[in-house]
Amino acid sequence: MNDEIRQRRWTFLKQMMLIRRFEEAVATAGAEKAFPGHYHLYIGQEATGVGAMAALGPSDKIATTHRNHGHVLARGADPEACLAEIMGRANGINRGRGGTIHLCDPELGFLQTSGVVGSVVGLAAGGGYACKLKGDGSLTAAFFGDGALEEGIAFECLNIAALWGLPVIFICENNSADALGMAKGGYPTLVHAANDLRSIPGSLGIEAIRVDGTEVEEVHRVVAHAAAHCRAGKGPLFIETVTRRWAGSAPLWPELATGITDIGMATGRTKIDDGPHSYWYRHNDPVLKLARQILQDDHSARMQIELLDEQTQAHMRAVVERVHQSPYPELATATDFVFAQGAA
Ligand SMILES: Cc1ncc(C[n+]2csc(CCOP(=O)(O)OP(=O)(O)O)c2C)c(N)n1
Repeated sequence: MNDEIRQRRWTFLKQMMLIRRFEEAVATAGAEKAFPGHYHLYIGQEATGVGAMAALGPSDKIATTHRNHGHVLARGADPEACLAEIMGRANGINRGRGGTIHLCDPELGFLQTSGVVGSVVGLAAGGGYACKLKGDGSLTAAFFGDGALEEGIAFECLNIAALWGLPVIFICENNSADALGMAKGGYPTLVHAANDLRSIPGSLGIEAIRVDGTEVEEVHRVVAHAAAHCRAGKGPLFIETVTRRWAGSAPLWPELATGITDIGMATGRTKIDDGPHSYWYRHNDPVLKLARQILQDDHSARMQIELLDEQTQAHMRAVVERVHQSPYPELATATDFVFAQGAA
């Protein structure tokens, strides 16, 4: 393995750990009723967001959904501004107005972050059209769940993207297998007449690839291939990343099912018991998986991994403390930003 790959793995691990510890902090704050309303965790999907974002360029555009924390952080947003947003504070990334469902940073290329299932597929087709008109080699990446493919807009926009050869990477994060929500009778997002999701874009002539969404290097490789495909003017590409999401969403199933991550399960410090989540810890948790891969290559990395985790946790503890001290927006500003600032 060359140094570049080795270095990249560390960068990936750092980002994935940050997302994991960030979301554990969100779940903890949610359980403490530190903020009202919904949140949807990305735990178990970190390898997809991190691997994919690393394959995109600075002028590429992105559209994402209600399950956006991992995407926004992987693109480089400040965790403090993101947590402040989720907790409705004035220093939030969207000044406390958008909350968890609408975490969005246009300066990082986000077109929109929308909770309307399926909508980002349409937004991304529009983004891809703009990229094509600009002709600067940029592309648009859309992140959405398998549930989006049940919506009419998805089919229409995949179709138009294929017809017009738009530079769009459609990244479908299929997290439904074993999802806690499904087990509890929540949104059954596998209600598709098509058994194989790839057959939907495939029927429109869009190249469709399935990848293990818990393998960050694999996701990175496939998205880099898709980006090159788009930039070469070959039109859209569809990627299905298969992940297993065990953590919940509030308010429907708020349990942090797999608990606070113990990195010792990767370094060998902690023995994995035979409880209900042992298979997930051993094979599906992308953070533990990547830490184990790094260790396989270099046994002496154990201390470094544990140190990185401690630093990430300390960083998040400080972030949480500062956000708790942050002010809410002033009541008098409640109607600010309803209309474009400075508009007549
Ligand atoms: C148009 C629309 N219909 C229904 C909902 C309610 N809803 C919120 S999340 C969700 C499930 C989404 O599943 P999926 O797209 O697979 O994403 P996941 O939450 O599994 O990551 C539904 C149906 C919605 N937000 N928008």
